[in-house]
Amino acid sequence: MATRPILILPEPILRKVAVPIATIDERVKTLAKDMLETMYDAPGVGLAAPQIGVGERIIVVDPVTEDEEEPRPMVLVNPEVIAASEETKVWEEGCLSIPDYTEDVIRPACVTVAYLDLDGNRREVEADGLLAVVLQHEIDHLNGVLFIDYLSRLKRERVTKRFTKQARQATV
Ligand code: GNR
Ligand code: NI
Repeated sequence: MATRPILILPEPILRKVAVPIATIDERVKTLAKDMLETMYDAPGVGLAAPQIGVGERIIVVDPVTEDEEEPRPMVLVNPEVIAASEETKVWEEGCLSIPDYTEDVIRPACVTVAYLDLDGNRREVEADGLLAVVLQHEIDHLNGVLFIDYLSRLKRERVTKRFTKQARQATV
């Protein structure tokens, strides 16, 4: 297993639509393990493949927040939101690709997500609370969408400019 570097805004791959995974082979299993290791190392509660430079539809999540709880890693291949509640909830979100920046985001409170597990079985998970937020946040990444896209244009442009400037200074 290995951690892989997490890409930061405005890395172009973060804005691309990721392609579905056709075959779950050893390459995909290794990718999933590396993603989990990268997520736990960060640490974060979710990670999408584009964040480590892989434009494919796979995410990992582990919404365990209490330190004493056992890890509950989940790997979701080709995940899709198939149902969302009318009811919404506000959650303060952050993103490993937009370090040290958080803002409140409004999303459906409950979602049902269909996906393939690493054995190729079609599964569904019904989620509320943090898991619902993180699943929607990660699936957004697969569509090139970041949580700042839900903020006002002023806030989005301000944070995008700040990271663009940081990236430019980092290369000199
Ligand atoms: O670690 C993360 N925490 C988090 C908190 C609130 C809402 C979403 C997230 S996801 C984030 C990790 C990440 O950037 N995944 O793409
Ligand atoms: Ni993120």
